Amino acid sequence: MNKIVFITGATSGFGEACALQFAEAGYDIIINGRREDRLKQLKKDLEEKFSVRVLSLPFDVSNRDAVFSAVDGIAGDWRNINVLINNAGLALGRDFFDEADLDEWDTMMDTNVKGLLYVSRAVLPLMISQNKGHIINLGSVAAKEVYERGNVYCASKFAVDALSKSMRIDLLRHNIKVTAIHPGAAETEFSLVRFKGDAAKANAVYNGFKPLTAKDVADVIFYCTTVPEHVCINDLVICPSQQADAIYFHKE
Ligand code: NDP
Ligand code: 8X3
Repeated sequence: MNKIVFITGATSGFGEACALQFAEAGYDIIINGRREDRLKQLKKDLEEKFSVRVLSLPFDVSNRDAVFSAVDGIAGDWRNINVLINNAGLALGRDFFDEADLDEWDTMMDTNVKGLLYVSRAVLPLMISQNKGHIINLGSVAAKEVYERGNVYCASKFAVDALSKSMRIDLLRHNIKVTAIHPGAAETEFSLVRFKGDAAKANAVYNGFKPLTAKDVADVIFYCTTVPEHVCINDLVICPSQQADAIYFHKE
């Protein structure tokens, strides 16, 4: 039987690149996101190209009932999940603390923090019953340093960093590994979402340096799942070579 990976936010960016990477390696894939048309297309592509099984679970990770009902509905051998990638997340706006939109703050905290909590708690019993598993949480360089006008996005990712450490400790007794991946600037739909469809603003983020691609990050995530059982990569920061941390870049 193939191994199973459950990826939240698989409709674009890192999540989609992970779906391709794990399918190529022969995993059966559970894909999640809110955009059902994209999930449908991705399922078709993965099944045709890699001959793996794909289970599509459209739900909003910030909707607690939807998360638990979707995971409770997973049937049969699909329940033997080996790897959970908590990837769904977003930034909204780049505003000073005193000017930022409170609804955008709510959405970031609800998605990046509560979504990760709900999905993890829903999936964990399925790993605990196997006495093994691997959870990969998408943090960010914004989980390591705060930058100007990053306030709540950074706070949500600091929370992901803290929760990853905490989960690693509490899940030791269940033989479940926890890896936190912290990417720097990667060109996905991230900035387009952050700037609400303003392509000029989104593209400007990547001017003057070569950003990471989604595949660069998926390669590293996949690698973390290939190390021997007794080895766990706990925490990993991956940046473009022209980026030192959340703040310092060498731009041309
Ligand atoms: P994308 O915008 O390309 O992808 C984000 C994914 O998250 C989409 O599939 C989206 O799907 C999904 N998503 C968003 N909100 C929800 C929700 N409420 N419920 C379910 N799915 C949701 O961005 P990235 O691939 O770049 O981002 C992935 C993760 O990596 C995020 O957590 C982000 O914070 C983090 N990150 C990104 C970096 C970057 O520079 N790109 C750097 C560091 C970290 P849909 O809209 O269909 O629901
Ligand atoms: C995404 C990277 O630098 O925009 O987490 O916060 S950054």
